[in-house]
Amino acid sequence: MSQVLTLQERMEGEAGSDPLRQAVKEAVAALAQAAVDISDLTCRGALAGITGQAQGRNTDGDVQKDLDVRADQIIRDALGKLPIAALASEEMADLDILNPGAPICVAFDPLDGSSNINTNMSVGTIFSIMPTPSDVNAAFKQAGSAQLAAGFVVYGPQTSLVLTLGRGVDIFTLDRVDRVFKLTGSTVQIPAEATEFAINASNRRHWDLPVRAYIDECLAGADGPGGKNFNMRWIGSLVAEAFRILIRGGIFLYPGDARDGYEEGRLRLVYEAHPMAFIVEQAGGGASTGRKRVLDIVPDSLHQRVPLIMGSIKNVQRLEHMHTVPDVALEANAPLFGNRGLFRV
Ligand code: AFP
Repeated sequence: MSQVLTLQERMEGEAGSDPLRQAVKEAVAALAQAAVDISDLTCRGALAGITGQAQGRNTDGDVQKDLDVRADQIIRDALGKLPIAALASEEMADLDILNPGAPICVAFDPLDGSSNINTNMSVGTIFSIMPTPSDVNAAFKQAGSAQLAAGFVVYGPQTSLVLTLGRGVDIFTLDRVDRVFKLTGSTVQIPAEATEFAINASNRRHWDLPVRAYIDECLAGADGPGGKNFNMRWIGSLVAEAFRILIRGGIFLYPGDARDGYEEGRLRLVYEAHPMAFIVEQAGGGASTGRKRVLDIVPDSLHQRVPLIMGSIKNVQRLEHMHTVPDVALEANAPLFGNRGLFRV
Protein backbone atom coordinates (compact mmCIF):
# COMPACT_ATOMS: atom_id res chain seq x y z
CA MET A 1 0.00 0.00 0.00
CA SER A 2 1.48 3.40 -1.00
CA GLN A 3 2.53 5.75 1.83
CA VAL A 4 -0.69 6.92 3.49
CA LEU A 5 -1.16 10.17 5.37
CA THR A 6 -1.26 9.97 9.13
CA LEU A 7 -3.86 11.95 11.09
CA GLN A 8 -1.09 14.27 12.25
CA GLU A 9 0.06 14.91 8.66
CA ARG A 10 -3.52 15.45 7.47
CA MET A 11 -4.12 17.93 10.30
CA GLU A 12 -0.84 19.77 9.62
CA GLY A 13 -2.06 20.41 6.08
CA GLU A 14 -5.36 21.72 7.40
CA ALA A 15 -4.22 23.86 10.32
CA GLY A 16 -1.71 26.21 8.69
CA SER A 17 -0.80 29.13 10.97
CA ASP A 18 -4.37 29.91 12.04
CA PRO A 19 -4.37 29.87 15.90
CA LEU A 20 -7.94 28.53 16.10
CA ARG A 21 -7.17 25.71 13.66
CA GLN A 22 -3.95 25.02 15.56
CA ALA A 23 -5.92 24.69 18.81
CA VAL A 24 -8.37 22.32 17.10
CA LYS A 25 -5.47 20.29 15.69
CA GLU A 26 -3.92 19.90 19.15
CA ALA A 27 -7.25 18.84 20.67
CA VAL A 28 -7.90 16.29 17.91
CA ALA A 29 -4.38 14.89 18.30
CA ALA A 30 -4.93 14.49 22.06
CA LEU A 31 -8.34 12.85 21.52
CA ALA A 32 -6.76 10.48 19.00
CA GLN A 33 -4.05 9.48 21.47
CA ALA A 34 -6.69 8.93 24.14
CA ALA A 35 -8.58 6.76 21.64
CA VAL A 36 -5.49 4.57 21.15
CA ASP A 37 -5.35 4.02 24.92
CA ILE A 38 -9.11 3.33 25.15
CA SER A 39 -8.79 0.93 22.21
CA ASP A 40 -6.14 -1.00 24.17
CA LEU A 41 -8.67 -1.43 26.97
CA THR A 42 -11.63 -2.44 24.78
CA CYS A 43 -9.65 -4.99 22.76
CA ARG A 44 -8.26 -6.62 25.95
CA GLY A 45 -11.64 -6.58 27.74
CA ALA A 46 -11.63 -8.69 30.90
CA LEU A 47 -7.86 -9.09 30.61
CA ALA A 48 -7.67 -5.32 31.25
CA GLY A 49 -10.25 -5.56 34.03
CA ILE A 50 -13.03 -4.36 31.74
CA THR A 51 -16.16 -6.32 32.59
CA GLY A 52 -18.95 -3.90 31.70
CA GLN A 53 -20.02 -4.05 35.31
CA ALA A 54 -22.06 -1.12 36.60
CA GLN A 55 -20.11 1.18 38.90
CA GLY A 56 -22.96 3.50 39.82
CA ARG A 57 -24.92 6.12 37.94
CA ASN A 58 -23.89 9.42 36.39
CA THR A 59 -25.68 12.60 37.35
CA ASP A 60 -28.22 12.07 34.63
CA GLY A 61 -29.13 8.70 36.09
CA ASP A 62 -27.48 6.60 33.38
CA VAL A 63 -25.76 3.45 34.61
CA GLN A 64 -21.98 4.00 34.60
CA LYS A 65 -19.91 1.02 33.48
CA ASP A 66 -16.26 0.55 34.42
CA LEU A 67 -15.08 1.54 30.93
CA ASP A 68 -17.25 4.69 30.94
CA VAL A 69 -15.34 5.92 33.97
CA ARG A 70 -11.88 4.88 32.76
CA ALA A 71 -12.44 6.31 29.27
CA ASP A 72 -13.64 9.59 30.75
CA GLN A 73 -10.49 9.86 32.85
CA ILE A 74 -8.18 8.99 29.92
CA ILE A 75 -9.75 11.72 27.77
CA ARG A 76 -9.70 14.34 30.53
CA ASP A 77 -6.06 13.57 31.29
CA ALA A 78 -5.22 13.97 27.59
CA LEU A 79 -7.13 17.25 27.15
CA GLY A 80 -6.35 18.73 30.55
CA LYS A 81 -2.85 19.75 29.47
CA LEU A 82 -4.07 21.80 26.48
CA PRO A 83 -5.27 25.41 26.11
CA ILE A 84 -8.96 24.47 26.35
CA ALA A 85 -11.50 26.77 28.01
CA ALA A 86 -14.02 24.17 29.11
CA LEU A 87 -14.77 20.46 28.99
CA ALA A 88 -18.15 18.71 29.10
CA SER A 89 -18.65 14.97 29.37
CA GLU A 90 -21.61 12.64 29.59
CA GLU A 91 -19.99 11.46 32.84
CA MET A 92 -19.75 14.95 34.38
CA ALA A 93 -22.71 16.88 35.84
CA ASP A 94 -21.44 20.30 34.84
CA LEU A 95 -18.88 22.07 32.71
CA ASP A 96 -15.27 21.75 33.79
CA ILE A 97 -13.80 25.26 33.36
CA LEU A 98 -10.07 24.93 32.61
CA ASN A 99 -8.59 28.03 30.90
CA PRO A 100 -11.39 30.57 30.28
CA GLY A 101 -9.31 32.59 27.82
CA ALA A 102 -8.52 29.59 25.61
CA PRO A 103 -10.08 29.56 22.10
CA ILE A 104 -11.93 26.20 22.13
CA CYS A 105 -14.22 24.03 24.26
CA VAL A 106 -14.62 20.24 23.97
CA ALA A 107 -17.68 18.10 24.76
CA PHE A 108 -17.48 14.33 24.61
CA ASP A 109 -19.22 11.06 25.28
CA PRO A 110 -16.22 9.03 26.42
CA LEU A 111 -17.74 5.62 25.84
CA ASP A 112 -20.96 5.37 23.86
CA GLY A 113 -22.67 2.00 23.64
CA SER A 114 -21.36 0.83 27.00
CA SER A 115 -24.22 -1.64 27.38
CA ASN A 116 -22.42 -3.59 24.63
CA ILE A 117 -19.06 -3.89 26.41
CA ASN A 118 -19.51 -7.34 27.94
CA THR A 119 -21.09 -8.68 24.74
CA ASN A 120 -18.02 -7.82 22.64
CA MET A 121 -19.95 -5.42 20.41
CA SER A 122 -18.54 -2.20 18.94
CA VAL A 123 -18.50 0.82 21.25
CA GLY A 124 -17.14 4.30 20.71
CA THR A 125 -16.14 7.82 21.71
CA ILE A 126 -17.90 10.91 20.33
CA PHE A 127 -16.59 14.50 20.51
CA SER A 128 -17.59 18.03 19.54
CA ILE A 129 -15.29 21.08 19.45
CA MET A 130 -16.84 24.54 19.83
CA PRO A 131 -15.33 28.05 19.78
CA THR A 132 -15.22 29.62 23.23
CA PRO A 133 -18.02 32.21 23.55
CA SER A 134 -17.64 35.47 25.49
CA ASP A 135 -19.25 33.75 28.48
CA VAL A 136 -17.42 30.44 28.86
CA ASN A 137 -20.36 29.09 30.88
CA ALA A 138 -22.40 29.24 27.66
CA ALA A 139 -19.81 27.12 25.82
CA PHE A 140 -22.39 24.45 25.00
CA LYS A 141 -25.38 26.71 24.62
CA GLN A 142 -24.50 27.36 20.97
CA ALA A 143 -26.24 25.98 17.89
CA GLY A 144 -24.60 22.86 16.49
CA SER A 145 -23.71 24.85 13.37
CA ALA A 146 -21.10 26.71 15.47
CA GLN A 147 -18.95 23.60 15.81
CA LEU A 148 -15.35 23.89 14.61
CA ALA A 149 -14.85 20.13 14.44
CA ALA A 150 -16.58 16.87 15.35
CA GLY A 151 -15.64 13.25 15.33
CA PHE A 152 -16.17 9.79 16.65
CA VAL A 153 -14.10 6.66 17.19
CA VAL A 154 -15.43 3.13 16.69
CA TYR A 155 -13.69 0.47 18.79
CA GLY A 156 -14.69 -2.42 16.56
CA PRO A 157 -12.90 -4.96 14.33
CA GLN A 158 -10.87 -1.90 13.32
CA THR A 159 -10.43 1.13 15.52
CA SER A 160 -11.55 3.93 13.20
CA LEU A 161 -11.64 7.66 13.77
CA VAL A 162 -14.14 9.73 11.75
CA LEU A 163 -13.40 13.47 11.62
CA THR A 164 -14.81 16.63 10.12
CA LEU A 165 -13.30 20.10 10.38
CA GLY A 166 -16.16 21.57 8.39
CA ARG A 167 -14.50 20.81 5.06
CA GLY A 168 -15.68 17.26 4.39
CA VAL A 169 -15.36 13.97 6.29
CA ASP A 170 -12.24 11.80 6.61
CA ILE A 171 -11.86 8.29 8.03
CA PHE A 172 -8.65 7.16 9.76
CA THR A 173 -7.85 3.59 10.75
CA LEU A 174 -5.58 2.76 13.68
CA ASP A 175 -2.44 0.97 12.54
CA ARG A 176 -1.72 -1.27 15.52
CA VAL A 177 1.89 -1.77 14.47
CA ASP A 178 2.92 1.84 15.03
CA ARG A 179 -0.21 2.88 16.99
CA VAL A 180 -0.94 5.73 14.58
CA PHE A 181 -4.22 6.65 12.86
CA LYS A 182 -3.82 6.61 9.08
CA LEU A 183 -6.09 8.06 6.38
CA THR A 184 -8.21 5.33 4.79
CA GLY A 185 -11.14 7.38 3.48
CA SER A 186 -11.38 11.03 2.44
CA THR A 187 -14.26 13.30 1.38
CA VAL A 188 -16.66 10.55 2.40
CA GLN A 189 -20.13 10.89 0.84
CA ILE A 190 -23.31 9.17 2.10
CA PRO A 191 -25.43 7.72 -0.76
CA ALA A 192 -28.39 10.08 -1.30
CA GLU A 193 -30.87 7.22 -0.91
CA ALA A 194 -30.64 3.70 0.52
CA THR A 195 -32.88 0.84 1.61
CA GLU A 196 -31.66 0.10 5.12
CA PHE A 197 -33.20 1.50 8.32
CA ALA A 198 -31.97 1.28 11.90
CA ILE A 199 -34.43 1.67 14.76
CA ASN A 200 -35.18 -0.22 17.97
CA ALA A 201 -38.37 -1.80 16.63
CA SER A 202 -39.34 -3.10 20.10
CA ASN A 203 -40.52 0.43 20.86
CA ARG A 204 -42.99 0.60 17.97
CA ARG A 205 -46.07 0.85 20.18
CA HIS A 206 -44.57 4.01 21.74
CA TRP A 207 -43.76 5.85 18.49
CA ASP A 208 -45.58 8.88 17.13
CA LEU A 209 -47.65 8.23 14.03
CA PRO A 210 -45.21 9.76 11.49
CA VAL A 211 -42.42 7.43 12.63
CA ARG A 212 -44.77 4.43 12.56
CA ALA A 213 -45.96 5.42 9.09
CA TYR A 214 -42.38 5.76 7.81
CA ILE A 215 -41.22 2.41 9.22
CA ASP A 216 -44.38 0.67 8.02
CA GLU A 217 -43.76 2.06 4.56
CA CYS A 218 -40.28 0.49 4.71
CA LEU A 219 -41.77 -2.80 5.99
CA ALA A 220 -44.44 -2.82 3.26
CA GLY A 221 -41.62 -3.27 0.77
CA ALA A 222 -41.77 -3.12 -3.01
CA ASP A 223 -45.52 -3.87 -3.08
CA GLY A 224 -46.25 -1.05 -0.66
CA PRO A 225 -46.52 2.73 -1.14
CA GLY A 226 -42.76 3.16 -0.84
CA GLY A 227 -42.12 0.74 -3.71
CA LYS A 228 -38.85 -0.56 -2.22
CA ASN A 229 -37.77 -3.54 -0.12
CA PHE A 230 -35.78 -2.53 2.97
CA ASN A 231 -33.25 -4.23 5.22
CA MET A 232 -33.00 -3.50 8.95
CA ARG A 233 -30.08 -3.20 11.37
CA TRP A 234 -30.05 -2.31 15.09
CA ILE A 235 -26.69 -2.65 16.88
CA GLY A 236 -27.48 -0.53 19.94
CA SER A 237 -24.31 1.47 19.38
CA LEU A 238 -24.71 4.89 17.77
CA VAL A 239 -21.12 5.03 16.50
CA ALA A 240 -21.43 1.66 14.75
CA GLU A 241 -24.71 2.66 13.08
CA ALA A 242 -23.24 6.01 12.02
CA PHE A 243 -20.12 4.39 10.57
CA ARG A 244 -22.22 1.93 8.54
CA ILE A 245 -24.35 4.79 7.20
CA LEU A 246 -21.23 6.73 6.16
CA ILE A 247 -20.08 3.67 4.22
CA ARG A 248 -23.30 2.40 2.62
CA GLY A 249 -26.06 4.89 3.43
CA GLY A 250 -29.36 4.25 5.19
CA ILE A 251 -31.34 5.96 7.93
CA PHE A 252 -30.90 5.82 11.71
CA LEU A 253 -33.81 6.76 13.94
CA TYR A 254 -33.91 7.33 17.67
CA PRO A 255 -37.16 9.35 17.86
CA GLY A 256 -38.93 10.67 20.90
CA ASP A 257 -41.60 8.27 22.09
CA ALA A 258 -44.33 7.83 24.67
CA ARG A 259 -42.18 6.15 27.31
CA ASP A 260 -41.55 8.15 30.49
CA GLY A 261 -38.30 10.08 30.03
CA TYR A 262 -38.12 9.32 26.29
CA GLU A 263 -40.32 12.18 25.10
CA GLU A 264 -37.16 13.64 23.49
CA GLY A 265 -35.61 10.27 22.72
CA ARG A 266 -32.49 8.84 24.34
CA LEU A 267 -29.57 10.58 22.69
CA ARG A 268 -27.92 13.72 24.08
CA LEU A 269 -27.83 16.87 21.98
CA VAL A 270 -24.47 18.39 22.97
CA TYR A 271 -22.09 15.43 22.77
CA GLU A 272 -23.97 12.91 20.60
CA ALA A 273 -26.49 14.48 18.19
CA HIS A 274 -24.66 17.75 17.42
CA PRO A 275 -21.35 16.04 16.46
CA MET A 276 -23.12 13.26 14.55
CA ALA A 277 -25.26 15.81 12.70
CA PHE A 278 -22.20 17.87 11.74
CA ILE A 279 -20.45 14.78 10.37
CA VAL A 280 -23.49 13.43 8.51
CA GLU A 281 -24.27 16.79 6.89
CA GLN A 282 -20.62 17.24 5.91
CA ALA A 283 -20.92 13.84 4.17
CA GLY A 284 -23.98 15.01 2.21
CA GLY A 285 -26.58 13.44 4.49
CA GLY A 286 -29.32 14.88 6.68
CA ALA A 287 -29.80 15.06 10.47
CA SER A 288 -33.19 16.05 11.85
CA THR A 289 -35.50 15.68 14.84
CA GLY A 290 -38.17 14.85 12.26
CA ARG A 291 -39.36 18.43 12.44
CA LYS A 292 -36.18 20.52 12.49
CA ARG A 293 -32.49 20.43 11.60
CA VAL A 294 -30.42 19.24 14.56
CA LEU A 295 -27.60 21.71 13.85
CA ASP A 296 -30.03 24.63 14.26
CA ILE A 297 -30.89 23.64 17.84
CA VAL A 298 -29.44 25.73 20.69
CA PRO A 299 -29.17 23.59 23.85
CA ASP A 300 -30.95 24.76 27.01
CA SER A 301 -29.01 22.36 29.21
CA LEU A 302 -25.86 20.28 28.98
CA HIS A 303 -27.44 16.82 29.05
CA GLN A 304 -30.69 17.52 27.24
CA ARG A 305 -31.96 14.80 24.94
CA VAL A 306 -33.10 15.21 21.36
CA PRO A 307 -34.77 12.97 18.78
CA LEU A 308 -32.18 12.03 16.14
CA ILE A 309 -33.00 10.87 12.62
CA MET A 310 -29.94 10.90 10.36
CA GLY A 311 -28.53 9.37 7.19
CA SER A 312 -29.22 9.39 3.46
CA ILE A 313 -30.74 12.74 2.63
CA LYS A 314 -33.72 11.43 0.65
CA ASN A 315 -34.66 8.97 3.39
CA VAL A 316 -34.48 11.71 6.05
CA GLN A 317 -36.54 14.05 3.85
CA ARG A 318 -39.19 11.32 3.43
CA LEU A 319 -39.42 10.94 7.21
CA GLU A 320 -39.66 14.73 7.63
CA HIS A 321 -42.42 14.82 5.03
CA MET A 322 -44.37 12.29 7.12
CA HIS A 323 -44.25 14.84 9.97
CA THR A 324 -46.04 17.40 7.78
CA VAL A 325 -48.91 15.07 6.85
CA PRO A 326 -52.00 15.25 9.15
CA ASP A 327 -52.19 12.22 11.45
CA VAL A 328 -55.60 11.36 10.07
CA ALA A 329 -54.08 11.00 6.60
CA LEU A 330 -51.30 8.82 8.00
CA GLU A 331 -53.84 6.65 9.79
CA ALA A 332 -55.87 6.33 6.61
CA ASN A 333 -52.73 5.06 4.85
CA ALA A 334 -52.00 2.52 7.55
CA PRO A 335 -53.64 -0.66 6.22
CA LEU A 336 -50.84 -2.59 7.89
CA PHE A 337 -52.56 -2.14 11.23
CA GLY A 338 -55.84 -3.68 10.14
CA ASN A 339 -56.71 -7.33 10.71
CA ARG A 340 -54.52 -8.40 7.82
CA GLY A 341 -51.66 -6.10 8.73
CA LEU A 342 -48.14 -7.00 9.67
CA PHE A 343 -48.88 -5.80 13.19
CA ARG A 344 -52.07 -6.96 14.82
CA VAL A 345 -53.50 -4.02 16.80
P1 AFP B 1 -25.48 3.01 26.17
O1 AFP B 1 -24.25 3.87 26.10
O2 AFP B 1 -26.23 3.12 27.47
O3 AFP B 1 -25.22 1.59 25.76
O4 AFP B 1 -26.51 3.62 25.10
C1 AFP B 1 -26.11 3.57 23.76
C2 AFP B 1 -27.03 4.52 23.00
O5 AFP B 1 -26.99 5.78 23.58
C3 AFP B 1 -26.68 4.58 21.53
O6 AFP B 1 -25.34 4.32 21.26
C4 AFP B 1 -27.57 3.54 20.91
O7 AFP B 1 -27.91 3.82 19.58
C5 AFP B 1 -28.80 3.58 21.79
O8 AFP B 1 -28.35 4.03 23.09
C6 AFP B 1 -29.45 2.24 21.97
O9 AFP B 1 -30.60 2.48 22.75
P2 AFP B 1 -31.59 1.28 23.06
O10 AFP B 1 -30.86 0.39 24.03
O11 AFP B 1 -32.79 1.96 23.69
O12 AFP B 1 -31.93 0.59 21.78
